[in-house]
Amino acid sequence: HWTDEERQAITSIWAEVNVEEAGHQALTRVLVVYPWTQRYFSTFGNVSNATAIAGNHMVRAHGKRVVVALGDAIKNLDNVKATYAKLSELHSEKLHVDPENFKLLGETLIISLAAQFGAAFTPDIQAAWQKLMAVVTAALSKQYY
Ligand code: ZNH
Repeated sequence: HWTDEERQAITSIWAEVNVEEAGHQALTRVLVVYPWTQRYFSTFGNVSNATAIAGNHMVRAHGKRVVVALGDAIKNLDNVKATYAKLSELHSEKLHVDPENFKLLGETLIISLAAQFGAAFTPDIQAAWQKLMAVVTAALSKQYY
């Protein structure tokens, strides 16, 4: 269910994404803009305000891990649900992350990409990335019941 244009929009941006930087920015924005998400990261030390979050190495490492995992979805665009089955189970059963939060991370990642790419992040490219993050969110939410 992906057009060639959508695949191209996703992979052309992805090729220029610094996963550590994009992950750090997206996760930082989630924690600052939606502060109730801070409670999931109680083992990360101080994540209670923007300054602490910006300097937190565990936030940086985790942001990178999330965006690296996003790369698995991009490599398996036609099979995202199966690709994320285990990860969905982990977020549901072990981590107890409310799946609503996946949507928030999708939004902050797209804002981070828009900030990095500026005018090159065209409406068509945004549309493809919104669809990607919707598919990712649905796949990560799949094993919840
Ligand atoms: Zn998550 C973890 C991915 C979102 C929370 N994650 C994780 C991991 C991965 C991920 C890969 C690791 C796993 C293992 O260990 O094996 N995530 C992801 C993705 C996404 C996400 C892809 C989207 C896109 N998460 C998310 C959100 C949240 C979360 C939104 C909240 C808010 N995670 C989490 C936690 C964890 C994880 C808490 C654990 C951490 C630690 O280290 O402890």
